[in-house]
This record gives sequence, structure tokens and C-alpha cells, in this order.
Amino acid sequence: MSESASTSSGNEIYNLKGKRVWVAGHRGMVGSAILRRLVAEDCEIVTSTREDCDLTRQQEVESWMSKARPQAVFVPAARVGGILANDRYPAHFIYDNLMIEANIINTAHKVGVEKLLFLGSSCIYPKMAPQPIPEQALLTGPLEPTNEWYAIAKIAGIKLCQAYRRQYGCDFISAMPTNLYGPGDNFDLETSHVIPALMRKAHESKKNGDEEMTIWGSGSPRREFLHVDDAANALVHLMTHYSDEGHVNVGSGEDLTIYDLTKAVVDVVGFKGEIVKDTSKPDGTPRKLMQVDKLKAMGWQPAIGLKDGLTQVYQWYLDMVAEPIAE
Ligand code: GFB
Repeated sequence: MSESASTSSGNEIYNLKGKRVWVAGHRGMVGSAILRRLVAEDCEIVTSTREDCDLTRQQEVESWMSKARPQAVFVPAARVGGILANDRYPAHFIYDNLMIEANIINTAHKVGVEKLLFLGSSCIYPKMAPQPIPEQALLTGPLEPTNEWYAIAKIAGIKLCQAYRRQYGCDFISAMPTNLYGPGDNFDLETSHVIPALMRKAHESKKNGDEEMTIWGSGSPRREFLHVDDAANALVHLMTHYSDEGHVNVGSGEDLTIYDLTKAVVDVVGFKGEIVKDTSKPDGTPRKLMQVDKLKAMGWQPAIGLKDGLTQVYQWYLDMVAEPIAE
């Protein structure tokens, strides 16, 4: 668990102690971080596997939730992926995400869930949003084309929470995390996000004795990163301290170029070769640094700096995924 994790204190409006809490999507990187964080909350955690309940199927979700009767629900469950996966599989990204969120949110209302936290992503904002991006920038301009399918589904999720709050008085809230990384990430080079991809490329290039490694795009886009344990801490903080219609940004408040990120990753991995740019691959949105004043005003701070976070995740990768490097 992150050192930032702490049990909720002052101004708490929803106490998780003794509650039945469902983390939908607990096997993913974010879901498993929420599980680790919830240990400090003294609640009863319930989980479901795909065999118990396929979240894209309405009947299965209704039947499972009616039996499990969760009082609080976290919704990190989603089809997620990096820039290329979003671009290549638009139907998967829009359909699966719409189904998952609509099924869970509608059923949460039907079975009387007390509190629900839905997770979106910083890609919901317009491609040319002001930086840092305030929550109010939502729906003020065109989206980044490589991920508009995912973004539209996630915007629909925010609107579902708002609609059920307005019409039925449900205490459903939404959080929009920035680009997350951490243990349990996807290291597949085609479908992953940038940090696991760079880590794997640097590791394999070092192992093979290559003179260079290739990154996608120009290296100039800027991204903000947050360790998933910091994100999980923020999400539990929101669950226990926030109840309103507006979504809340979750980020570190700092960004860097992809080229500088690459230098930080190769430094952690110990790859000494050249960094080559493949400009046939997309850059995506030029910058998406989120304004996190709203969350910080509620008493949350990130605790894991990027360098420490990368070092920890590389160790996890070495322990759990990588082929060792023969010395
Ligand atoms: O992490 P990433 O795939 O997602 O890419 P996005 C971030 C930046 O890193 C892009 C560059 O400019 C990529 O071109 N990059 C450089 C690489 N080398 C690599 C590499 O080897 N692999 C990958 N994946 N990128 C996604 C969205 O956007 O982020 C989703 O598509 C979602 O909707 C998610 O919001 C958090 O930040 O561009």
C-alpha cells in the first residue's frame, strides 16, 4: 500500500466501515490497487469474476448484484488500452465501456446501492483544452480523434451518474484520473500505455545488447502520470468525502514530455543506447495536464514521485513479468 494511504478523517460524509463494498473490475491495475487500499477501511469487500458475471451483459449484472447486495460500489471496470489500441478497436472501446457502465449504474439504482464511484479518464476533455484542464472544460470542444470512442463512452458514464442523481437522488459520483501506471499494468507492446511499453522496450533492448530503442511519435507530447496507489487513495478519499454532481479530476499536477519520460525510464532500467523516434505512430493529444485543485481542497495529496514510482514498477516487472538479463 502507498505511504499516502490513510484512513479517512475530518469532513467525512460516508463511512465505509462495516459496509459491503464491491470493486467491479478488481483484477485490473486500478481495481487491484483499490482492493489493497480498502484493507485500511475495515469494510467487507465483495468481488466478481467474469465467470460469475460478464459486466457487458445486463441480465448477468442484475442477477449478480441482486444477490451480492453491495452498499458501496467502485467502478474501475473498463476496456482500457494505449493510443494504438484505442485507435484500432473503436467498436470494442465504445461498446464495452457503454455496456459496463450502463449495466452497473442502472442496477446500482435498482438494488439500492448507497454510494457509487465511477471512473473515467482525462481523455474526456477536448483535444485543445486549456492547461491545466479544469473540470469545467468538459464538452467545450472536439475530442482527440485517436480516443474519442473511449472518451464518448466515459462522458456518457459521467452523465449517467448525474442523471440518476437528479432523477432518483442516487449518491453516484465520478472521478477522472490522469494517465495511471503501477504494478499489474499491461506490458503488451501493441495495446499498452506508454510507461509499461517503454519499460519493456528498454529492458529488452538492454538484454539484447541493442544500440537503440524506438519510441512512438515525436516524443514532444506532454503527459501527466500518477501512481495507481496514489490514485486508489484519492478514490477512497472521494468515496468518503465527496457527494455532488460534478466529476473530480485526479492527477499529480505535473507533466513532462514523452522524450523526458523515456530518459527517466531508460535511466531506471539502465539502458545506455540511443532513443529513436518512429513518427509513423500517432502522438495523440499534445498535452493533458489536469487541474487538481478541487481534489486537493478536499485534503488529498499524491505521495509517490515519478522516479520512485518508476523504480518500484520496474522491480515489479522484473519480479513478475520479465525474462531475466544474464549478467
Ligand atoms: O500512454 P499512451 O498510449 O496514451 O501514449 P495516451 C502516450 C504518448 O506516448 C503518445 C507515446 O504520444 C504515444 O505516441 N509513446 C511513445 C508510446 N512510445 C510509446 C509506446 O511504445 N507505446 C505507447 N502506448 N505510447 C490513451 C488514450 O492516450 O491514454 C486513452 O488512448 C486513455 O483513451 C489513456 O485516456 C489514459 O495518453 O495518448
